[in-house]
Amino acid sequence: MSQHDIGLIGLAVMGQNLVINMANHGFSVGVYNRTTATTDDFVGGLKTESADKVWAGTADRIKGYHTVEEFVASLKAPRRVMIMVKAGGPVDAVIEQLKGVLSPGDIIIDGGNSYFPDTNRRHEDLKKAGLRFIGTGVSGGEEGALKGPSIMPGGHPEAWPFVKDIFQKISAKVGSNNDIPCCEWVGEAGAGQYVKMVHNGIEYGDMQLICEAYFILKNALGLTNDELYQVFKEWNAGELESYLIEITRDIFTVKDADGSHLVDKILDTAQQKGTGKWMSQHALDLGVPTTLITEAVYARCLSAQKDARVRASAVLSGPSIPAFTGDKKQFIDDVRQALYASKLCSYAQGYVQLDAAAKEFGWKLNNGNIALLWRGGCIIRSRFLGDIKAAFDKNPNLENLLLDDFFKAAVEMAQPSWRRVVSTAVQLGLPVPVFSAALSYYDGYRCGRLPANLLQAQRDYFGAHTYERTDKPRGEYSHTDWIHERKT
Ligand code: NBP
Repeated sequence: MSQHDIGLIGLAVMGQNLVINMANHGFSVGVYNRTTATTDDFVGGLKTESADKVWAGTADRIKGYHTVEEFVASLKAPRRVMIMVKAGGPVDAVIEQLKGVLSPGDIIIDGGNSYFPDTNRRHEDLKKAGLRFIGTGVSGGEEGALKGPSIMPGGHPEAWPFVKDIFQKISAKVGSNNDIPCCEWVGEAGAGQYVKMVHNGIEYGDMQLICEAYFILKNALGLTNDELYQVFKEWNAGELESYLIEITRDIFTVKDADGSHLVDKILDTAQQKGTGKWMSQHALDLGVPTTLITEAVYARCLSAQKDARVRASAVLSGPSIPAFTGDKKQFIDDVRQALYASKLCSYAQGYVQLDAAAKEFGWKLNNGNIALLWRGGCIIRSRFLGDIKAAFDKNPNLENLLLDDFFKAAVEMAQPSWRRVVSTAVQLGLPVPVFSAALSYYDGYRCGRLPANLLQAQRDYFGAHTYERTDKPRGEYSHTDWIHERKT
């Protein structure tokens, strides 16, 4: 008998929590996992009492199945099957299995961190097979999946009305009445996964910027962890208010068993799963300068070369850092402003990349809605995204966030502080790759004439690559025989 509103395959942490979230919103869910013992453990566990009552009452609405055939037969038509398995080959393997048992018009939703070209390919393949595919970003980790993630769906537009109610109900909510879902249709094919990838890239940038602010405050000012807690607490009460500032604040309060601060005992080698790298790689393909996120990826790479850095630290010298003698309070505020202005450049670059990708793939992206999707539930959630939404609502065709009146004024106000912080860090030999990349981007973007005239002359000199002239129409190319023209 057809009964469940939706089915979910893949009962690791994300899948389990999404299922409970759906059931908590009144939906009936059929579940399947390759390893059937996991299905039994999960469904059996729902009958036990949970201390915080997260799954209380859900057991009646969640049923497990041991075969894909039984699982699919238990779903209402058109069947909605959400896949939450490891990205890559496992997603293709599950789709192949489903293709054999689903009927035309049924809907497959991949909610994993899939690479967007895979989603584009699956979208086309499944369209040919008469199935409707959605690739959706789901952000917020385990807790978000359980209590309200940010959901970024894209794919076959006809499938959206069939999943909209479920997804919007289980998503995070924002707004003064807490009734605006952080879930809206993003666009065709891989658009949803693309937006999730950009979200993750921006997350890389935000995290690195916070780390650079921490590094300057710790090394240039000598702030203690307790003082850093106070600084981040204050910052979280202002325009920087965000999930990442909040958790950073809290990290400075956590002590190890011996009473010392845990953060100081953590090895300084960052790991990564690849979504930041994907964004940078595609920025290069598109030819857009997503410099902050790329620098943030490189910063993780350099941090991972721990042994090499330790060896180099014994050989290479830099300036010694004197005790700070200036106005501490002023400098802390300078760092806050540098962080804010840099963050703005990062989001500006992210949106420029989104616009370029939309053009490349023919997607109609709504930048204001995308800001809203990230406003709650996800890792980059912040007050700032409300201002970005307002900027795109005011001008949906805004070419660059830096050109919006509100952000233009904000960056101009932050500028003296931002420059003081970057130059201080450079003078003290403290690495601030993303702060510097942000400032260079700002200076480059606002520069009406860059030194690329000389670069074009060099290219024409050694390779006859031609150049455009300032006194001729665009698109008209010239060449000079530089060797015969030179005067040396
Ligand atoms: P994992 O990414 O750890 O995947 C484990 C699941 O994949 C299990 O259910 C496993 O089944 C299944 N699976 C594998 Br592995 N190979 C399979 C195959 N060939 N056929 C069928 N099933 C297979 O789970 P997760 O951490 O819950 O993440 C799920 C997705 O959500 C991933 O794409 C992840 O990147 C994304 N995501 C995760 C987070 C997070 O915080 N963890 C946040 C946002 C997005 P088994 O039990 O039989 O081995």
